[in-house]
Amino acid sequence: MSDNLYALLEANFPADPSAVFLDVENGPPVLYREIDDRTARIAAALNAQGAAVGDRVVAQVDKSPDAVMLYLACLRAGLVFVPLNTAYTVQEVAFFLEDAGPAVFVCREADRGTAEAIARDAGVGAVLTLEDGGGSLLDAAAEAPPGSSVVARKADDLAAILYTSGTTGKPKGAMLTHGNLSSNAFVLRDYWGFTGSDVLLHALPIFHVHGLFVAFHCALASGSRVIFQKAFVAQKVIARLPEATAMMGVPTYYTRLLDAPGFTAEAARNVRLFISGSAPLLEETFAAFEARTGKRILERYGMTEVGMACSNPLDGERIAGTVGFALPGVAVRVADDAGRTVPRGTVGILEMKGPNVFSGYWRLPDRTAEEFRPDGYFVSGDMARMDEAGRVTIVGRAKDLIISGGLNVYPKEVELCLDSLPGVRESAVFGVTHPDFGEGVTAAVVADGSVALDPETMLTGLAESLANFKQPKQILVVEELPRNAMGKIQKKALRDRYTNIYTNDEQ
Ligand code: MCA
Ligand code: AMP
Repeated sequence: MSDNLYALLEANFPADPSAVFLDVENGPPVLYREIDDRTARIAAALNAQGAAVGDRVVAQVDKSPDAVMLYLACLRAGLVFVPLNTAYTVQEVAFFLEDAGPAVFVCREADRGTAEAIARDAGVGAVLTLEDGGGSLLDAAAEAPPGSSVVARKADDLAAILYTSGTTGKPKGAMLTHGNLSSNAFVLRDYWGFTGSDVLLHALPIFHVHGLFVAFHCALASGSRVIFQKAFVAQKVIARLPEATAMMGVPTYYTRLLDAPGFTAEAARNVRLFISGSAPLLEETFAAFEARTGKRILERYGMTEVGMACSNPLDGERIAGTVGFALPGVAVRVADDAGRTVPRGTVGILEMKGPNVFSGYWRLPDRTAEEFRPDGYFVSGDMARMDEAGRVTIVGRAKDLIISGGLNVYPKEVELCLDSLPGVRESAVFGVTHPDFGEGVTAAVVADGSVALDPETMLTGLAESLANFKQPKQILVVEELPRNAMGKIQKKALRDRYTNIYTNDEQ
């Protein structure tokens, strides 16, 4: 029996082949019965471009039904899917192509010129798009022979590589196997009670674990219908919410819904499950949401490297500010710096082990070894405590990370870019409470005196190298950075000093 995730999901498609999979805005729906043929043809077209089992396929594409089919086709063909955030700059994408060494790069038609140049430098075999034009993968798929088989895969064969940045500022590719993804898919389907009667409202991007794996695997593994929206727009979500039974989002989605006119208990009446994750959900958001809709948001916790690890219960009590219990089959512990479990109620580092935990960072065995304990637990870098019942509360981060609108920004990466700008002696990047994004990326910069520093000019300089969501919302030019006796920059002092910068204009 193959462990190919595609085959495992397909075995759970609805008995009625005319059931709708993707209910698309301004376009025909994608039916469950179409998935087999569409993915078989795309798989054959990728193979014809030279992509063989185990090869990587990098995709930086807009959210569309075809992009979902591309992901499923890669699973089916035993190709390793590498999705990239559409906000990444050419420089960032060039790094990913060099690092991943894909056989095929699927890009947006508008980026084709630059994409071909960086792909050539990286030795990528083929550049294709999902749009009309010269190198359309879809045209090739239409011509390709139907019926390509689902390639047999073992649980530890790679299914995807997802890049995450790190405290050194250099992105690393988390290798996820068919077994990692399928274990989480079926655990979540059952834990959250997804069935073929569900209708999932999907407004998340599909280049991260949340929108691609958590959401689509729950839907596909239960045969649910998906209301497929291109991006999160509060009014569009509210318009379709009455048809939905489930929705997943980052906390910013829920705060934006609460701020939007027309978001009422009536609009949310049929939703049995609102799920939040990727960043901390404020207790006040949880309470305001319940007061407005009568529904308690279910908060869960995960990481790119592990998928989902903890969740509040479907039927039991959901407690604001906590991420619930370890999911079935996932071992979670709170440990000290040496990896020893600390007593319940004590703060330590959250560590996880289980079939969901990734197999390592792509071509970085040393970095991989640094993040695992000798007994196999993965060290998350999140600070947490566990109560007597096993309920986990995330209390902070040991890693220097900012989460803005559910997207991770590693300060080091932004600091390296700032420091390379003319006139900058040094910089410190930190997160400050932001009413929309949860945390706002903020930079304090010290001049070297060679040129006058102007925040606008600096932002223009950063735009070449950094994706827009990583760029600071504010750059503050300061005389010096606060340091401790050892000379280490005190980010806490900066955070405290600028704590009201996004909530109160007076500073
Ligand atoms: C867009 N902008 C942002 C962000 N997104 N700034 C800070 N943080 C962001 N996340 C900026 C753009 O640079 C632009 O700036 C302006 O906002 C408008 O861009 P637009 O794309 O229109 O923004 P938006 O549509 O309002 O998007 C905000 C968003 C989106 C809806 C919160 O970022 C989003 O959907 N986030 C979800 C991310 C996600 O799926 N995370 C899961 C990761 P300017 O105007 O200056 O150009 S997976 C994960 O974390 C783990 C595994 C887990 O547990 O799930
Ligand atoms: P990523 O690297 O994009 O997978 O982001 C994973 C990080 O998101 C985790 O290490 C946490 O810091 C954070 N995260 C995810 N879910 C939650 C949550 N419910 N509460 C607090 N932090 C979360």
